[in-house]
Amino acid sequence: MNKKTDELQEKHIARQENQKQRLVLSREEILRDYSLVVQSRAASEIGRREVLSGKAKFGIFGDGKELAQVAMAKAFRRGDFRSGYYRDQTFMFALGQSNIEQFFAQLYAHTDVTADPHSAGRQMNSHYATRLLNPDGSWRDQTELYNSAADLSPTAGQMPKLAGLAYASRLYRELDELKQMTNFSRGGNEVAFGTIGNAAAAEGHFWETINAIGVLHSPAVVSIWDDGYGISVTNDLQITKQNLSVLLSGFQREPGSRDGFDIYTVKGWDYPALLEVYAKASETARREHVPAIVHVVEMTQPQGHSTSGSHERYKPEERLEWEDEFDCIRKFREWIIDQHIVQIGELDQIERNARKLVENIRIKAWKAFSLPIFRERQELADLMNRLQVGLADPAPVQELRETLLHKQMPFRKDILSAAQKALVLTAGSPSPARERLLSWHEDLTRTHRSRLAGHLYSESEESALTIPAVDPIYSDESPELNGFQVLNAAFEAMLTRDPRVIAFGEDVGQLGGVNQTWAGLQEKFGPLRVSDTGIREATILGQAIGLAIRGLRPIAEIQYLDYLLFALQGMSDDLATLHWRTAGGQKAPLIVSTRGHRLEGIWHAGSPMAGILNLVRGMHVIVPRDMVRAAAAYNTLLLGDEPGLVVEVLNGYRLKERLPDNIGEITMALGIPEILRQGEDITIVTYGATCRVALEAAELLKQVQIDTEVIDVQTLLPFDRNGRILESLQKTSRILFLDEDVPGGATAYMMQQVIEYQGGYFWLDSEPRTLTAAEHRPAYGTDGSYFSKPQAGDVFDAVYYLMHESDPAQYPDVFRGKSNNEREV
Ligand SMILES: Cc1ncc(C[n+]2csc(CCOP(=O)(O)OP(=O)(O)O)c2C)c(N)n1
Repeated sequence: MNKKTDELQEKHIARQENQKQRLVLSREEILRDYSLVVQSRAASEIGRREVLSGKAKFGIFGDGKELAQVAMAKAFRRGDFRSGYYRDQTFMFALGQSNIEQFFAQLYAHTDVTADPHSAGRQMNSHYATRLLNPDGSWRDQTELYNSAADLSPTAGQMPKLAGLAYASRLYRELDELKQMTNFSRGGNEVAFGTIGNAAAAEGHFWETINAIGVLHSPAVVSIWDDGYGISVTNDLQITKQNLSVLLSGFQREPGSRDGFDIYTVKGWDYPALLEVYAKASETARREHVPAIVHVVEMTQPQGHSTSGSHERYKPEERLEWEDEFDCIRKFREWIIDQHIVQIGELDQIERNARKLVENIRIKAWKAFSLPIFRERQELADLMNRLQVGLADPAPVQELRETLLHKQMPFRKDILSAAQKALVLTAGSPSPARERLLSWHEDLTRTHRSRLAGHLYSESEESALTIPAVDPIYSDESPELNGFQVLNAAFEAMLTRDPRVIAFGEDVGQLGGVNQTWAGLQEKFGPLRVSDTGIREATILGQAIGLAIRGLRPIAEIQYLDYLLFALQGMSDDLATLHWRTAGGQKAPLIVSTRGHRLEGIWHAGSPMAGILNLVRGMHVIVPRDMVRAAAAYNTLLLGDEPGLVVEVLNGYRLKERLPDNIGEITMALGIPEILRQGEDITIVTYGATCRVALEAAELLKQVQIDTEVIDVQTLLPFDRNGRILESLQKTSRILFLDEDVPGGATAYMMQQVIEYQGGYFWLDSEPRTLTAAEHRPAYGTDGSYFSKPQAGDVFDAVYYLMHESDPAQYPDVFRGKSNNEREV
């Protein structure tokens, strides 16, 4: 055959393929798709205009990515999950999980959850999260829903949890004990769809997640929307060889094998090919639990990256022309005409209708958002009118009023700060009108602040804060064991009691954990309940987030506290914010379990507690001082519906503890400190491993007639909910905060809680003090630790010289020590 015949043959085959697709989809469906993509494009264009005209703050849109998303949506079934990023508006529209009105409501930051059900004004536009919870915080039936996990802006941040969302299907399919959880899965038939941009695929999270999904043999379909750029940076600077498909080819499974991925490369403007790829990829993932990567190339970004700038600054002329020509909607249109599906005129009509429709809906969304604000402005203007009456000089208030009324688009910020300025201006002129304004300002501030502040923690009946303490019960038969054995017994009880408990981490499975706390449990409960993972902290966390979102109760072990930093990004950006940023729409009640303090060396003895505390507001942070308390912490978190971090004390595993008879039932009331030693002269506030240090110091101090009260805070988040520490301070009038973090770390946090929030300042007879580890990391070895971390002797010195300062006669300077204000800094 000559070249021409070859070409003809190829064209013929291509036409046949196209016709095959057309047989699957009706004319109406194709036109519905066309209408959808043009509506979505119109929303992007009008959305951009809204931002540029000042009605909204920032816009990022899915233009250029529409067609692939229509195809992906066709493969998406009820019960499936998406974990994606800010380009996926068309996908969400296609499934009816968002609509144009919600799109604009979110763009305007409408704080009403009915207007923006994805984030109630808390997230930037096009950050999606379907509502997985009922208003009371209980789970909805996920199998009836099209589910989307909550998006987040850090590029590739959506990836780690994709591993867990997909892995849940495998657990639901393969674990008999989960078969009754029919609200979460139908036989593990659910696929988790991930989406990511080409440039974000340069992130470590991407590669770690792909590897984890492969190792976990889980049904994920990962789409890469490749438009060749990451803002202005081209693929040659993002990706080795500039080609993700080539790099990813090592993940391709061998024919007949279930190990690895199916990898597809498809053009973002090729409608029939996209339909075929998604149908095939999702079908295989669903049936065989073989994951897929769909590399969608030749995508465009007609409006540029976001409203922050224009892409003409960095895209060459030829690229812009190419993007125009290969725009997926233009290509779709050409295909429809080529296939004789409709005439050009009909498509033009669809486009005109779409634009009109979007514009009308936008107006509706704008009115719903802005009318209450305009009403509030008018209320303030009226209050200001009344305020002016009787003022010696009404001009400044009048001017404030005029300025506010002349603002084209007032925000609440403008209104409330104008009200505050008016109150300041009239501070010396009390009147009933001013009183009214004061109350109005207070009420409105409270209302709007609370709209954005709620849901950081659970507000449901299952909130961990509602769980009362169940104390350990000991009998004559209660054996004395090593700490790790106590915890081992507790974990066994949890796994027995609750089939949803799934434990995993490095060396957790076969070995039973590096400290043997899981010993024998994989044998007993099987490799899916208690599993080993690779060394991949970010996706160990992600695995847990995904499983928890799908109704399971994961305990994810991070081998040592110092390595938590690899997972901290996800804990901070995704997990801790999840309930808040979805305004109570999603939760991930999981436990991150780790151990730390008091081993040897820089990366085994660190205590980055303040770093953690400050980054995970929205989680509970528990630092049990022994293993019985650790067991109580785990039991408590498993009964609640919030995520928590438990930091076990590393040097407690070999210490003897009695095993309570009710190890499976003991709980702790979160935020309730425990008095470890009563004393009259000074209060030492500490937690975890330094409890023993404080108690040792207290014995030394007793020898010089200083009577020390030692308090274990037990939980850093929440912190002393009932003011127990303040009660102690009211008795002793002196206080020392002690831990192994750096100076100004978690001790400063505790000090603020007690001195500022609890009002401890008013009860002090001496300056409040902190005692911490050194500023540098803990040096290696016994002496390295001795000189890096606070010892009993250091606590003794700190306390003694605090007492010396207030009573030098009774506590003379016989140790050549220094009081706080004489110390070298
Ligand atoms: C961790 C992180 N780094 C940087 C950014 C800023 N940023 C936002 S989007 C973006 C480019 C992403 O490009 P790509 O992944 O290709 O997705 P696209 O936006 O092109 O669809 C960058 C650098 C971010 N959001 N997160």
